[in-house]
Amino acid sequence: MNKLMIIGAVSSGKSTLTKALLKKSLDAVKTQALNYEDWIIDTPGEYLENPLFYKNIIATSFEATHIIYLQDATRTLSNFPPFFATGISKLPIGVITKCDADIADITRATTLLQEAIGQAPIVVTSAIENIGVEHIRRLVQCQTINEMKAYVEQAKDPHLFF
Ligand SMILES: Nc1nc2c(ncn2[C@@H]2O[C@H](COP(=O)(O)OP(=O)(O)O)[C@@H](O)[C@H]2O)c(=O)[nH]1
Ligand SMILES: [Mg+2]
Repeated sequence: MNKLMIIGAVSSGKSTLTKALLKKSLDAVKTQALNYEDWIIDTPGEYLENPLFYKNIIATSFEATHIIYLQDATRTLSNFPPFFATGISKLPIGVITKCDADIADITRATTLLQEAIGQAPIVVTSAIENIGVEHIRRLVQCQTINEMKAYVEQAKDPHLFF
């Protein structure tokens, strides 16, 4: 079974997305440690805030087939160093969260994500309005970057691009 690891800043929506993907209604508790839920590994946002923790991200990534790099659409800054994903040899998926929010800026979030992950599928999501969540489930079933690209192209959805 493919496994998905989710990384992103504190409060960017990792745990909420995890619940939406699993169709669960767990309480939104702050993730203090790695949280293994079925086929998903939810990580603490602190992993991204201090470069000393990057080795934890790399070590945990060996357990995953896919990595979500999450960007909060309401945030003006990226928490990823440039080209972060190129150091991790797992299938990348860029995810923009909170597209439903009044102050969401999808264009800005897309630029920030592309600087971090390069060529990869990007899904625009709202866990609250259930936008984009099914695309993530489908992308995690793909085994190669080309398979993900083919899925994106056939979906013809403005919330999903490459
Ligand atoms: N408007 C909106 N808020 C969201 C969405 N996803 C998460 N949030 C809110 O963002 C905050 C942080 O979410 P959480 O999942 O705990 O973030 P985490 O720290 O990355 O795990 C919470 O108040 C959520 O209700 C979304 O899709 N839309
Ligand atoms: Mg969390």
